[in-house]
Amino acid sequence: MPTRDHPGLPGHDVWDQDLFTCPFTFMGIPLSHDLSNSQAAVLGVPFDCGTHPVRIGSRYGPQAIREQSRLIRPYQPPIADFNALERLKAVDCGNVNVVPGVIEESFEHIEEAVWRIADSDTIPLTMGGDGAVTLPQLRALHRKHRDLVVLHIDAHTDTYPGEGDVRARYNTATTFTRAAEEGVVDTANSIHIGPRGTIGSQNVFEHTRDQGYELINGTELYERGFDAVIAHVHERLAGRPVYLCFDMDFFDPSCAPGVCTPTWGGATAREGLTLLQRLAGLNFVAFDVNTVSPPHDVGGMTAFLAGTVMLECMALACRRQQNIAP
Ligand SMILES: [Mn+2]
Repeated sequence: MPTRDHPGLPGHDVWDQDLFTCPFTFMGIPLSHDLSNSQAAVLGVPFDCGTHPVRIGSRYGPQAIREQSRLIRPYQPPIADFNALERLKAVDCGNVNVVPGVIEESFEHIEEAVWRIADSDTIPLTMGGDGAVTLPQLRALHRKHRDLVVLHIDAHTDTYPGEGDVRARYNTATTFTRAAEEGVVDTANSIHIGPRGTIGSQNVFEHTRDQGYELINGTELYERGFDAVIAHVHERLAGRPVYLCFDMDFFDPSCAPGVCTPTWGGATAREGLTLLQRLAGLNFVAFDVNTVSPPHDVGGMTAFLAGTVMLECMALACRRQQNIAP
């Protein structure tokens, strides 16, 4: 039986699905670079050279998420009883061709790949890779949305000063400092949610606020409560073009152990997934789910949860694009 994206082997008219299977894509969606009919596209970013060397491994994230996504089904009654992937005609674009160890060239490739998706009026949904992959994506999205804002959900602010050579300036900890300096995000309307736990230097939260960002740290999140924080986010970000950056270490290591910088005291799977569902209605223009590190994972559980986070992102995109009421 022929399929849209697999024309068949040389000398044969069709892809013979009785004999051959394709490498598994995200939830089995078509592997394609034809974005003409698609409202959303998945893209792997297998780059982890922004990570402290203790926990490298997130370059294997995209394939682990694709593999675990076999466990995820498209319908989620009563919350999202619709097939977002089908409705968006979502495709999997494969991975960015990154250059391990060469930060600048990898960033150029990431920016260009994400730009091609965004420029096709398709919403990119990327899977890292470590948190360093976010900066080139912000550069790409800013080319399209000059008033881009970030909603960053993470155990860390990723807004350290990071002065010095290329490695000191461009890594997982400095993403949003560089984004602020480059002017690719509207910091005055961007929010970090969830930073917590132990960090390596003083005054990191102050430095984040000094860059213009709003910061709701993990302690404040639980003191104010998810309901109040979600209401606040809707109030602040309504109508703006929102880049959602979701670091899997927002979750507690008990449900997401396979991350680059595990930090205790995080969200349960239920809390994190519910938070995402309740962001419905915001104008999301890109989704970035990062930091799954398969060598540190346990039975693929973090990749499985990341795949589920990605389906929630697809549902958010679908509600927005097709006016499905929350
Ligand atoms: Mn983090």
